[in-house]
Amino acid sequence: MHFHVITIFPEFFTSPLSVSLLKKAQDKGVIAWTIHNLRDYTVGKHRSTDDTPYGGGWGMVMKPEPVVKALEEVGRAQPSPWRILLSPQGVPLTQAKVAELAGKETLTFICGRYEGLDERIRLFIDEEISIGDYILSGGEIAALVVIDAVARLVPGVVGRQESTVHESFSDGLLEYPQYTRPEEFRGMRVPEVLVSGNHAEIARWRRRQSLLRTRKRRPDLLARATLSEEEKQWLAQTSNED
Ligand code: 9D3
Repeated sequence: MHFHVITIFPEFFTSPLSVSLLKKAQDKGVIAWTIHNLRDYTVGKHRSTDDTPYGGGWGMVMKPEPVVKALEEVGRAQPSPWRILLSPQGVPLTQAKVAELAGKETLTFICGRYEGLDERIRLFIDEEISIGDYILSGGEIAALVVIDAVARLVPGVVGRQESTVHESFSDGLLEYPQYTRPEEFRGMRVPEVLVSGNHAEIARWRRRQSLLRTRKRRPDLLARATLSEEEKQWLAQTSNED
């Protein structure tokens, strides 16, 4: 999968894409990316990417010509580069959307900056995505979030073991508590069941911990999860404080 990013801050992408999982995936050749500096598509002696809003008012607006020129350049190298605008007005990102994007061959991200962008840019994009209801300074970090989440679903990026675990997580519950050595840390012991060696008991304890944790922290997720009759009964007779 090839990621194209159009930004006025190419530096934002250097370290996140050059370490860890994404770096390894690139070395393996399963993902690749090209960062396009929006400034390279500007004209005039100021090379501006923004201008004042028609009708007046506060703040600056992203100019359409550089963005559209950059998109056209990406389009010349790539037959159908799915175009995503990162903006606070987009549809909130979900794992379902991430899975859908992972099926594309090429993704192109336009990172907004300033207080807004010229409305005509929207005619050149395929979809508009937000990463949640909070205010960022621009689309760069949002693009990195989408790239990271999508790349994990590209075959060969995440190990087989981990992707199997991912599938079992899609039962929609939060994860159970985990422990490692030492068995006692500052007076706090690892739950007895985990050192018992009884694998059936351990599996049951973990599942129940997942249920409790989900009910307490994410009741919205619990409402949509599939539970057995026995699990429903057990939850009903167990308090939220356990
Ligand atoms: C002062 C105008 N702002 C009203 C709150 C609008 C505004 C424009 C541009 C606010 C933030 C930004 C920059 N943010 C993004 O480009 C962005 C974003 C975000 O802020 N939150 C969640 N997802 C995203 S994706 C891109």
